[in-house]
Amino acid sequence: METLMHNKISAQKAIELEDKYGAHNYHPLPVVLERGEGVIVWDVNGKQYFDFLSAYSAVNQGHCHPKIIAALIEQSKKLTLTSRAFYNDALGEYEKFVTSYFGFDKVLPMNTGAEGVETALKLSRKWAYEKKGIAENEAIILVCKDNFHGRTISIVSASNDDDARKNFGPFTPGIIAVEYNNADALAEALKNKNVAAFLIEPIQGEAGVVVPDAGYLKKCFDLCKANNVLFIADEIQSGLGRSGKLLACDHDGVKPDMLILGKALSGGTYPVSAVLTSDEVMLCIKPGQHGSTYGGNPVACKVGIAALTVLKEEALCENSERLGKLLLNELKAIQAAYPQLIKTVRGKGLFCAMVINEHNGKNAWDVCVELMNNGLLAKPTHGDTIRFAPPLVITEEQLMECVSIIAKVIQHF
Ligand code: IF1
Repeated sequence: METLMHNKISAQKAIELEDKYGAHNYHPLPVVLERGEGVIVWDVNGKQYFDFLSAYSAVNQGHCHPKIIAALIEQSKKLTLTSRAFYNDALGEYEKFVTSYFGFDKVLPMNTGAEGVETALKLSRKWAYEKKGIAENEAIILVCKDNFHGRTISIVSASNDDDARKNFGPFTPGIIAVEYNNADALAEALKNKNVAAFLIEPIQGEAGVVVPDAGYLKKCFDLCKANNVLFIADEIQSGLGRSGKLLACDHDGVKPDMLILGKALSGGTYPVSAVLTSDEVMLCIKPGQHGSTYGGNPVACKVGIAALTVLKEEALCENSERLGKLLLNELKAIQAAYPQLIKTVRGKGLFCAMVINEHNGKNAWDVCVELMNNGLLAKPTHGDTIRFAPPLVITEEQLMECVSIIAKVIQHF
């Protein structure tokens, strides 16, 4: 058997190994992936699937994009890490590239999304004490209810999800949550003169692709401006073309004071995150006050440039906008045919979700298992919601094939 499998690990063995030796902090679908290219991934048995999760929007440019992989390999053979104790010949070039790409004065490079969010929070506190004049240790950061910004203790301090918080306390003080998609709630919270910043996902991902009303982000931004409060956009998931624009904030014509990017900033090849902001804010942090061993390493820099270049060269924002409209319309048609099964369909760009009514004791997880059996991978969230977020390189023909898989599964449910 071992030889028949060409020394490949069987799916069952791979699952057993993870179960026995790995922490049990995830509950994956029972599929073991081995290879990916563009929109397609293959499991260890050679079965092929459309990837409708895109590693939570990290592989917007498609799996193993040749240009990004080439940048990764080329730089890996030359120089991988210097730390920031020395200069390297890639960081400055990347910093110039990424700041002009998004129109900010400066960037602070980190690795994971959570580190990017932590960095933005630290920057906003420093700014509040050193520029705004808030008394030390009194700064407040406003966040939105049902947010997801990562897994560090400070970030889960901002969460209201019991799974994310339970028995991880004590929590970081100075964080207050306001209702999402409610500008009046923000206005009320801004009466507190110690507010330094407002942190928001322009589209809430983990909450189930919750798209706020048109104009909400702009109202929030204007309220922040009127109160000398920093508007921080966490575009780690909603950004880089996912919502049909470069940034989800672009739908409302808002340019945040601080922009946090991650995930697709490397096209899913390497952990690369970034915080972009003005000189006024960024220069509040001085040498020795913040950093990361890997942040700004030469591989990350080359990969970041390649990932952003691919996004533009292949017009992935435009593809996401065009095919996103098609996907949403097709999902709405499926909903109209099975209204008792599908409660809601929503989304923007190729960032869509379907809310499933429990039916004969079966729920969104069971739908995802059936989608998997039919060659499409998606993951449920909150028990009843399925996210549909394929790589942005998907073609119309591929998308229509996927729509027919979804329709077939719903029909047989
Ligand atoms: C997991 C969710 C997605 C994020 C936003 C920061 C981060 C994330 C808006 C932190 C991360 C991930 C992490 C992943 C699941 C996932 C997720 F379902 F939990 F919400 F994408 F939808 N800001 N999101 O979405 O970035 O530190 O992970 O690089 O398994 O926890 P990170």
